[in-house]
Amino acid sequence: MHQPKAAEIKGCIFDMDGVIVDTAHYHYLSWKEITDDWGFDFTPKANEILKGVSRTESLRLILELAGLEKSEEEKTALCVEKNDWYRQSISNMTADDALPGILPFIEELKAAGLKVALGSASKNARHLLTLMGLSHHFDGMVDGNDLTRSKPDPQVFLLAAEAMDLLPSECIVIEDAAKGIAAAQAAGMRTVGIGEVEYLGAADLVLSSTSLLSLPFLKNRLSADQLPAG
Ligand code: B16
Ligand code: MG
Repeated sequence: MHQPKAAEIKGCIFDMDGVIVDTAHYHYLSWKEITDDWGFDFTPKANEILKGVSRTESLRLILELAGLEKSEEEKTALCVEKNDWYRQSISNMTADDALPGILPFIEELKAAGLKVALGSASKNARHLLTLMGLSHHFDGMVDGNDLTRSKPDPQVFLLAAEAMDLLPSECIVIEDAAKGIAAAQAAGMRTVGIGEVEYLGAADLVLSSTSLLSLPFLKNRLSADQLPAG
């Protein structure tokens, strides 16, 4: 049977936390400052379900795991406290904190004529890219401040494609969260997961590290006619 040819990839959308920089770990540690006060053992495994999830939804999930209830005022204060811990932990970050291979990969994409965008659930993502001196690399930036719906809703990636003036089918998403992979697929985009197959098995391709990202490698692993020559 004739298979329709996949659209050429013209843009790459990067998740922030856990892809551009290792802040997924700092989000975890910031919540842990709070859960330790409750005597609740918040483990890295439990943290997997929070990846790509907004701050308020993360708190709701943590309270559910801990079997606790808080008033709306308390929840607001806890989100502020978590964000203060988080902002403190990222305050000295520079371009040197970008995960291995990310900056050369972005340069490689741009040299090959692809567009690059940010697609993050974090309200701190734009701020962090600016702090690290990396925002000039991006043709479009979408972060938590632009969103009304959390991943796995496709909103973040659809807005990022729009910001690059591309169709969803022309985009590939690099993500470290299962909910992010689901969001990208719901948007009709191809996906590369960064992390473990156990969590990211639904992605078109899973890499254990950002250091493995390269255009020739993606061209080989995703069908050859999906990426432009170069
Ligand atoms: P903030 P991403 C997400 O960013 C993180 O994965 C998630 O752990 C965090 O709760 C969320 O951003 C909200 O972050 O509190 O800074 O608004 O992975 O989509 O780049
Ligand atoms: Mg992430």
